[in-house]
Amino acid sequence: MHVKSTGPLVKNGKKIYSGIFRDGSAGRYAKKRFRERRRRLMKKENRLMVLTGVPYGPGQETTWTYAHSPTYQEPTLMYLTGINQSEVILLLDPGSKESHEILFVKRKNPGKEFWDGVRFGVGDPENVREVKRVTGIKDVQDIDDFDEILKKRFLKRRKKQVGTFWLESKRAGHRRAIQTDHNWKFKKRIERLLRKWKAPKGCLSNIMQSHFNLRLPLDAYDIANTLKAQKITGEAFKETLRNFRKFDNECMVQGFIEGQMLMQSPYGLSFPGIIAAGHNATVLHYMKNDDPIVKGELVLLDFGVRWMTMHADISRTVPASGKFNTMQKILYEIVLAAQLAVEKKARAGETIAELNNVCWETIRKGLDEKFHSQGGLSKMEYQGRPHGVSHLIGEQEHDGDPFRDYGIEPMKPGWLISNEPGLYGRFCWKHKGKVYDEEIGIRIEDNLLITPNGCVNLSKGIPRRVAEIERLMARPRRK
Ligand SMILES: [Mn+2]
Repeated sequence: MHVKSTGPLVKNGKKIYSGIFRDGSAGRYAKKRFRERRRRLMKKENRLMVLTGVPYGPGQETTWTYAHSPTYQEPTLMYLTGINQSEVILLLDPGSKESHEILFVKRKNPGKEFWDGVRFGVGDPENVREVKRVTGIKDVQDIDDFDEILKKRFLKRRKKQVGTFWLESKRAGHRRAIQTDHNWKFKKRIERLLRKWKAPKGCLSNIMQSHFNLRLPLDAYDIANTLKAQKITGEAFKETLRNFRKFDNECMVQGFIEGQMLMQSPYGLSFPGIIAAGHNATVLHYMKNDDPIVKGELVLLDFGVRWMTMHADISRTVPASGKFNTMQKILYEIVLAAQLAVEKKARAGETIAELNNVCWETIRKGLDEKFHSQGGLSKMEYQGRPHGVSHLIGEQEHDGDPFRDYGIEPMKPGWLISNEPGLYGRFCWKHKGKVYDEEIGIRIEDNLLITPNGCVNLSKGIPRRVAEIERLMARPRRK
């Protein structure tokens, strides 16, 4: 039997660590790009810094979990190195007479690689040379030596300061932190070390804000990758609509659309999809996706794929039978009007808080003028706003601080935000001798790139108008 090597792929005579180095296809440019990001962070935060990657890979979260996402690195580390591998630490030491960047990885373990495939590691000089060549980081060390090396670097520094990254809100009355993730555990570990070394109190600080300031405005290459994610996601949606009448259960829609996306991208889904028929769509994060689809219902789809380290996050709402009924169409167009109003308003300097005002006010007015005034009745489980209209997108499908403090900051050129108005509730209407009474969830979500004078809707190729959706659903199945 011929046993294939588990080593790196060879393409055009060059080894590419395709699974490990996430922007690898950008070749030498990728290396330069990550180096430039680290340089900018060191310039902004002129201090010793240590940042951790994820502690385990997919399927290793718990003994019995087999979750799998091919892109799983902590986004902070992904942004600075492109390395998609667990148990990695990055040390930055700007101004040092020694190396300014050290990458800590585990020792090579051929027995483990027999099972799990190739990894960056130390202990094998040829592999270390390869890691340096691929990542552009010249100093690669054993992760078991991290404490010792950090101690040496720390004691050498005149200014006794260390920066690391954890998620924390500093908004007045909001002081709280995410205390359950690897970043927090790593912070605690550094604190313990500093105490052991009798370091002065308060010398550990959070670099979260300056890191996000660098990371959130996407660069040209990120935008190109986002466009690719949008394109794959949009094509998958169109193909799903053409086949929609074959599907009589939510799981069939999910299997089909995610299959279409995954066939075109090895980087995984942006998130597990939401496929919610009828009243299931009133559950905002519905994920069971196992109910039958009944003729006449609306079906809400929230889906998207990654390309490299970038994401698409799209929602569409479509009629199961291929045609919106009169009430569904009125409600759908109210939500669409809100989406267009947000798109018109979004620009650098504006805030997401202001986009929310525009969005939910447009829906309120729309309901009054186009539905309630015609005798329609509605019942919602919320006061005006079921959720925010926008979140940041970047290295993660939901990027930026998880407390969404950024909602009151002026938006910057290069920010990528979602535009996702929604309407969820029970709607009743008597019209032309017909009685409508439905529990409905409608969400229409596009992704907007903020520019100095407005925004670019990167999802504009993904059908959202009633006529476009109905046309695609009416198309006879291709043989
Ligand atoms: Mn979203």
